[in-house]
Amino acid sequence: MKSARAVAHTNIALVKYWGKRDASPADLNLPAVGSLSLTLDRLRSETTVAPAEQDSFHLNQEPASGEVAAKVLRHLDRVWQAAGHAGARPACEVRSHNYLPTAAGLASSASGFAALTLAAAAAFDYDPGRPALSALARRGSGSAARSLWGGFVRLERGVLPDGSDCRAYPLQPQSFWDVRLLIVHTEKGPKAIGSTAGMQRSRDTSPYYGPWVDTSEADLAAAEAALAARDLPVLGDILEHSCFKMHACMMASRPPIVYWRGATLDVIHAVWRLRAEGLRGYVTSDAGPHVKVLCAQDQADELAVRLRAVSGVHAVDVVGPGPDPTVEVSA
Ligand code: 2P0
Repeated sequence: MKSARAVAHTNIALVKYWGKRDASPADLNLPAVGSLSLTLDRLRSETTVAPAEQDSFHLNQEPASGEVAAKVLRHLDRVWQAAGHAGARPACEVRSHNYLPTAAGLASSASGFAALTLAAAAAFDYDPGRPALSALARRGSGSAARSLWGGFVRLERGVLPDGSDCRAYPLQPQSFWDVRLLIVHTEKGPKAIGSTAGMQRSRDTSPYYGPWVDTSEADLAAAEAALAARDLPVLGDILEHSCFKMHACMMASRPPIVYWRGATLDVIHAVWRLRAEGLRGYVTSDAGPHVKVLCAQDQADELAVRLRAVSGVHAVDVVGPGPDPTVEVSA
């Protein structure tokens, strides 16, 4: 094997993913719905996979162990098996660094598993093309399948039992539309529940889970058309609808899954008030209390200033569309 380094950027879903396909093997990690995302500039994972005497995983310069390291090493096994090499996987040293805002509560799994998949495949001399690598990254984390491209990306739900058609593809490149995403960091409380377990609870107990799944394809089609037309108000309406529908489904689970805090709602209402004043921002929110706001480039700075003034807001990061991942191999 060789030594390889990959850089992949994180992404935020504009049309959300929540739920796994029924009765699919857990290791395939097949989403019940497709999703549509924006890859972000600056916020990224850089991962190196190199031959070693024994397996190890360092995250942000610190040795990692337990379930965190086990998930990474299991993913190396998947890439090795997909590559079809004979014999046991060689031992690897994996080093990963996340360049994500501190205490942002932004999941590193999207950029992390995308960078790991790309670095491991290159280290194992496996090049099936980015679509197949996207399907492989999905098995590490669903959102990682979308970080195989920059710009705007769609993850297809797929129908095949082996998941080979459940992979992302690029819709529009980084240069297509110079929008901004504000990441509004709010007060954090104890995390309600991890995404994977939360999705299962929603599927098993939420009366809104079925309608959530059934209406997702229509949102994806409408979002894709609004994106192609660079129509911010229409895309904004769809992304807010997808976000609130997902959170309604979460909240109606038993026990309830409530990721929002008081400040989350204060920010949402502030964005709506500012929109009525002509600052056109559109909110979305993931499995945490922070709010992300999609807006035009020329209104981003003023919106950021106004949202920093909302009580309970710690910081506002302003990011644009991000690039494709990169991979370097050394012998
Ligand atoms: C998304 N989320 O579309 C949605 C919105 C959270 C809320 O993708 O179980 O960490 O590893 O496939 O990718 C978070 O889910 O979950 C996520 P797994 P992942 O961005």
